[in-house]
Amino acid sequence: QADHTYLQLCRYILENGTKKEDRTGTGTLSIFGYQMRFNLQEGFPLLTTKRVPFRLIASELLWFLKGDTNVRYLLQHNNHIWDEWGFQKWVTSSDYDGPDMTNFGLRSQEDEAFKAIYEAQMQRYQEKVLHDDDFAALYGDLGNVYGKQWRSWEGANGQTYDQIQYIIQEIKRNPDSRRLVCSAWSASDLEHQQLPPCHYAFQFYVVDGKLSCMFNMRSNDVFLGLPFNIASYALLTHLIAHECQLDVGELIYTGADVHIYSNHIEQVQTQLTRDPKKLPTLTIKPGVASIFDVELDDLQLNDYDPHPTIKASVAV
Ligand code: DHF
Ligand code: TMP
Repeated sequence: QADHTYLQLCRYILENGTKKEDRTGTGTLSIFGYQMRFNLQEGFPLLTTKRVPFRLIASELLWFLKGDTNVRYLLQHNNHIWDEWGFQKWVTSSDYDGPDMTNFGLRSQEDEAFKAIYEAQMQRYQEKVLHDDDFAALYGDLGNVYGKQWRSWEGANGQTYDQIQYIIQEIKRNPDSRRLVCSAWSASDLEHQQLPPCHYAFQFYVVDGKLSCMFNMRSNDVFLGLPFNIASYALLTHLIAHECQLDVGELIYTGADVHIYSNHIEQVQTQLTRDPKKLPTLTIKPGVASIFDVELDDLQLNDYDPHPTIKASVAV
């Protein structure tokens, strides 16, 4: 079951991880190189040992698939998982006129008074992205992140390439292909991205009428990011299989710098005491022909009965 596989990784890092400093100043326990396999026939791999908000995972994936890179769409769907990275673009710009927000991620965890000031500015940011088109174009846009790379990769010739469309066409025409790859890593774009892609490439594989997917992560926050990443790629595999009239096969995860942040250790230990429950299942409304037309209401998660939420702060 998916929880077992995930918790085994958590235990492995707690036992074998090395203390490693990181960009955010939080500190991690880290390992380098790890692989996990999830059989998608056993159920949808949304962890049950804590509540993982499927709604946020689905709206983020649909945002990628639309080719959108602006957090406005996420805010319109009440999804705040990317707010801090758009906010950072605004508060480090010359347009920002509020109180000093240097290092807001760490400071808001340590200083209650600052936290209130930060939250007021964050609320201002959200209002402006939602209601001010010019502001949203400047500070809601995270740059050339996933949506852009997946749907309109810019070639050196100036032409754009739709990697998802290519993959779907190839799966239908030539399922034995070994080139069913989508890359989000673009060396020339690193300076135009609020966060360089963490899940930077994935590949599909078809055998016996089943679609499998392998995704690669250069850097992975095991407690907050990974449960989302597993479910997101499982959902993408289901959507593409649905369009190509295939069953789902395996989801394979390959991680490089796989870490637990030092302020997530207690949460991980709590989760490790819980017994995995039965995995939910996913139903896609029949009749949606193209993956690009799927909407949130077309996706139904059945029989999800997880243990309670475990809260943690995200390192910015
Ligand atoms: N930075 C870091 N340090 N870790 C990440 O996992 C991460 N992920 C990003 C962007 N930058 C990141 C995008 N994905 C959450 C989950 C995924 C995600 C960003 C944030 C998160 O905070 N999840 C909470 C619930 C959030 C909510 O309900 O709004 C959780 O408990 O799963
Ligand atoms: P980094 O760019 O310094 O590696 O920081 C990115 C952090 O975000 C790192 O902890 C990994 C985490 N992350 C995930 O785990 N999954 C994701 O999908 C994203 C976007 C980030």
